[in-house]
Amino acid sequence: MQLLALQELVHKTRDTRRAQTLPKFPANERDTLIKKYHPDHRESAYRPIKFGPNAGDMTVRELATLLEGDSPVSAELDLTPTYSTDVLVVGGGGAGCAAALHAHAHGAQVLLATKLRLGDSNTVMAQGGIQIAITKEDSPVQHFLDTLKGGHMKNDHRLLKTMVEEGPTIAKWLLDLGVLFDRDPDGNLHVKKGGGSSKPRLLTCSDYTGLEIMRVLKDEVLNQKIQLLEFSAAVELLGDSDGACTGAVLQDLDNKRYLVVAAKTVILATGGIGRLHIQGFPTSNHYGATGDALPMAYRLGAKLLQIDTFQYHPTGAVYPEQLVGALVTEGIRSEGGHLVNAKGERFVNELDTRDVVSSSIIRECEEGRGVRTVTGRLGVWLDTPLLDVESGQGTLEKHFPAMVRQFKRYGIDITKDPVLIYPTLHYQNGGVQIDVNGESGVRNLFVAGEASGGLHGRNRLMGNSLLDLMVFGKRAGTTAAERAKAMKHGKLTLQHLARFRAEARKHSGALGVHSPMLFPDYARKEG
Ligand code: MEZ
Repeated sequence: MQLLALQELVHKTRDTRRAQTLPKFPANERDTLIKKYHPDHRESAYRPIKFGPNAGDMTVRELATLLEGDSPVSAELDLTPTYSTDVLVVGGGGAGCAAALHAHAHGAQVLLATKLRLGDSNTVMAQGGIQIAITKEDSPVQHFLDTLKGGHMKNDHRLLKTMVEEGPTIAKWLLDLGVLFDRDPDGNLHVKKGGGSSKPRLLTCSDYTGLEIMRVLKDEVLNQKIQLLEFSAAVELLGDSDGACTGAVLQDLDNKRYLVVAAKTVILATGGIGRLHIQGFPTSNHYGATGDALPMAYRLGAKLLQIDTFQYHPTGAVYPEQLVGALVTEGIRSEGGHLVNAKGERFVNELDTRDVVSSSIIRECEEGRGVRTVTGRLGVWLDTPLLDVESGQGTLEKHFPAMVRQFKRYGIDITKDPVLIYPTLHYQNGGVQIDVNGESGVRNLFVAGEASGGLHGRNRLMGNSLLDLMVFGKRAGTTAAERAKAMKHGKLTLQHLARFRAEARKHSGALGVHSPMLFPDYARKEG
């Protein structure tokens, strides 16, 4: 059938579908579905890591290569510091800014270094909200239970308890700083329900929640006059002879020169790995999301957790070609948007957990019920006009202005026609193992946000990422600042590189590969 005829079917079947209620998957069927269709279970995409703290653990091939890759820095580098600071924060997204602000508020001298510009991060791309249990009908305990269930019971309980309990304090902090969360007509904070949650607890700013939070955090970093280095990417960590972290080597991207930073404590907040395009997936992630913290922390001896599990957000755009992989927020499904196959049928409860919804979409496509775009991609429909039908004309425009505009640029009116979607690589569920204060297994090396692991188990719930950034950014910043008060700078060495390189030679590591990767491999190479 032609694409237009298939699209017409979505309009024709709308009333029948509106009368249906689809149950969520029962637990046993859910596991079978995920094992069969979720990309985490494609064995050929994985291999064991050859050496280092996670030797023998399975991860995707793209990441294994980077973890075994060599540092771009020579062991002979002159380590005379270019900068000296109490706390070095690496990363200018939500976690990095939160960490820097709290470290500064605790009296530390802070240097914030970021690969691109302040704010360039996945945080600004988080559309649908931040989960915080603030209503009378809800509680941190309920938030804990929902998240644990969504994560297949594999979440680190201590990290999770810390996150849900600190949520309300974070909401107050953000409101005090000036974040304009949506409100009901009576002025109370408006909350929405996300996939896998038993209660509405998403605080939103239309469909640009992360952008609004980042607007305020960026302003605050500048207002507080925190020392900032933009276009300065961390490429290696420094350690002393006891294995504690003592600073980092940055690369000034303008002139390629190395900058040596002596820091009493270092906080890595470089985000996730979407731009590695694992298994060839398109991604919703920003251009710099190449997982820089992972190989650097790994070489210095930090253990990683759950690096065999990734989140494929169910609704990434597959049409038009310019938007392939871009996020179409879960908020649209939260407000009633249906997923519809080529036969005009719903096939999954749209608010089941993301791994279930993504697996169901992949199943529809693999079993011949997907819709092929003019460029040959497969997807299913997201019935966006349904929101205006259900809640009145203008609903989409009012609640999802950024999404409406994003498609309008390419001549698509999502208030009139459904959009084609397919899972997009969205989030790294695991990362560097941390304690409740964000400290890794390497002393004085902290990790906050998506680069860390354990909190979300094997599947993150919508809106828990923004809360993660704020809670663990704060805890890492506060602890790193307090620690720095009571210590002197450590010795700056690259001794760990000699050990790592010897191991790599023994195990024929990823010869000729340098990590971190910094930019996707299709980046324009200059100079
Ligand atoms: O937390 C997220 O991943 C999120 C809010 C995404 C979205 O669909 O908007």
